[in-house]
Amino acid sequence: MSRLVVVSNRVSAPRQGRTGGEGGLAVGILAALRERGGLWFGWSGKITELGGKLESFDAGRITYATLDLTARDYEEYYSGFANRSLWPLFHYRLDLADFTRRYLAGYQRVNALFASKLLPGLQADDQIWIHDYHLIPLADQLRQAGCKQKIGFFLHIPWPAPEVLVALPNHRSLVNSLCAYDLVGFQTETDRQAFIDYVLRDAGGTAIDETTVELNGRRVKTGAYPISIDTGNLAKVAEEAANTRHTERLRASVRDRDLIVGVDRLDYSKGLVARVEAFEHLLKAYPANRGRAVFLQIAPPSRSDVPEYQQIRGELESACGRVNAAYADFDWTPIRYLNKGFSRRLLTGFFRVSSIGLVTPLRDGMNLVAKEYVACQDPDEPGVLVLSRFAGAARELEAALIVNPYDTEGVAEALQSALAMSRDERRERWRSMYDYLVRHDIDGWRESFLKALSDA
Ligand code: ADQ
Repeated sequence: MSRLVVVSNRVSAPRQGRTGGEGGLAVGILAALRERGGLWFGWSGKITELGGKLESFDAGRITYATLDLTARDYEEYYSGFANRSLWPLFHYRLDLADFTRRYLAGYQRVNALFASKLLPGLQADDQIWIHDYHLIPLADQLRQAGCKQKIGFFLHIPWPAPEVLVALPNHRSLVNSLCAYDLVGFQTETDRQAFIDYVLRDAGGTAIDETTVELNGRRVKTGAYPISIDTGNLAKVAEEAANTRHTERLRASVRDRDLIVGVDRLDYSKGLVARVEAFEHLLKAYPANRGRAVFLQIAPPSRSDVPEYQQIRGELESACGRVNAAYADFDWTPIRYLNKGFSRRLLTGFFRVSSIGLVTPLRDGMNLVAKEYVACQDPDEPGVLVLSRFAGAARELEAALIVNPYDTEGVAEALQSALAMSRDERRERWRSMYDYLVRHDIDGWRESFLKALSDA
């Protein structure tokens, strides 16, 4: 079997004394790399004066190769084009998008740097798998330097509708560069279709078959590969976490009240302020929940050097403060907002003791928290997942209570239904989602993508 080369913005290299803490994606990729042997290449996470220094080390059959970036690379490529141009645009937040040309130049420069550092280490029959919006032009850069290997790309975030995409000044060249891949994978069929629509309608490409298009003489195959989690293992971890000291402390602090849990990076795409407003409406419209419902929102800061992220943090703090000031009593605080992260193990226990998992992004490629919440439930006493229709996960987790996060009253109603739901109905909904996630786990995701890449 040929060697696998994975390229992503950040590399999840093992750190001494820390194992088992990896998220689903790292688990899935590491399993493939261990099985076939391979290379994981990306940014080290370090910023140095000269940048570009390649460091590599082997761990078993895997080689980790990372390079540093300069402060300017970081600002223009990462904070700039990736997170201030593409991220907001692909999440339908044109109002927040900044298309400064300097950012685009930095994005192209860093992609060219990645290509030049990766190329010398490639072997003739390598299979290359590039991840996410940071690295869209990488295959094109590699091809220009003579790379002939099979290259696949997986986009972890949504692909926007053509009317939104064309707001990007370089939309045409971005799509052209995607056509340098042999296979482009999306989270959902909707994302894939939006890409095809653009290629056929806006760019003048032609359809070769259902999934393959041709643009400027290049053929690219497309597919929807919904990412998933290590379902079975996570369920086991959650069962073990059910009675740990931290879970017990949480349970004791909530007592016989109903716990609603939300876990997100602090990002404007996650709909956190609207979520707080929906919870506020629950207390207003269904007063029996006052003194009874507790909403635990865990949202550690992310990308905090991007101004829009500082702003959302302020907005969320003031929304939580407002609700607590209006409704709290001497023995009950409605919202517990924690601006910090917790280990994966602890989170599984928190998911397990919560009556509701509240996952209401305004736009999300997939949202793994929704799937993790389901995997962590107690089969006898499962909680209810309340899930935004704008998360990719809603296409698969149809037995969740699907909501429109812009409809504050609708979300409050769904919360109320979830709180009142019979045990039989909870079990039935949970069972169908859990069984689905066992059949469609992270291994299945990776295997189906890599098989399609081999066949492409
Ligand atoms: P994210 O936007 O980061 O990922 P998500 O899929 O929900 O969103 O989370 C990724 C992982 O981070 C999950 O394993 C989750 O448990 C963990 N995580 C999230 N918030 C956390 C917190 N507060 N504390 C600790 N851990 C936390 C992007 C896309 C998603 C897509 C993933 C994978 O935006 O749509 O599902 O990539 O493709």
